[in-house]
Amino acid sequence: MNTQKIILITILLLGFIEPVLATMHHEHMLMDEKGMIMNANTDKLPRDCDKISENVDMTIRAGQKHALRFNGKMYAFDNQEWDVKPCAKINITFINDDQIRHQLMIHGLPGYLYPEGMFHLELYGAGELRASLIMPGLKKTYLVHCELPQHAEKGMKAQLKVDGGDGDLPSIPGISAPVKADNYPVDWSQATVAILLLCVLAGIAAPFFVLKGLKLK
Ligand SMILES: [Cu+2]
Repeated sequence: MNTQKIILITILLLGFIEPVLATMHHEHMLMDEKGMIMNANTDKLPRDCDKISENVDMTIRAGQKHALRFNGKMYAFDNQEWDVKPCAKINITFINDDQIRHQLMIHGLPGYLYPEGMFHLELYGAGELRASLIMPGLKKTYLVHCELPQHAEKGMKAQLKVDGGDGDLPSIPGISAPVKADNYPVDWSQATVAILLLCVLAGIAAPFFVLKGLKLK
């Protein structure tokens, strides 16, 4: 066999193997025109669990209207905290109430069950997705958020506790303070000071003008 033939056969073989590898790589992923489910797990037990302790049906809504009760926030989930038993199986119904894209990502899960330690639901617009996952037995607080630019910063952040969790995460709306609070400094230029002085003087002078006006009547 000459070199050209070997190269040709190699290319043909790669062409055959590559799609197989690609499918394997996306084994944990489900995708359609509405959204995507990554790393769902209905039956694989975490190493520290003998069996599923409880089945929890959880509906989580995402959208701008859920942020109305938090000052300065723009996006939020309808709930900011959940608590489940160790080794609980959570059956999530994720509902997007907005016409824009939102995600529900749970981080810090064991990597041998959830690649990148992550469970990920995503809806490209209004809609609904269902998927399950099994939590490990460890007493821990997991970060739940939407990773789209500025969505978590604008309020789309929550926490999922197993067995009461191991503390609160920062900047969970309505639960914990941010690590670094927003700061809106005033630029005290000469013009700002002048305007402020003028307002104070006008405020002091106003009653005199009113009294003068009353006397004239
Ligand atoms: Cu979002």
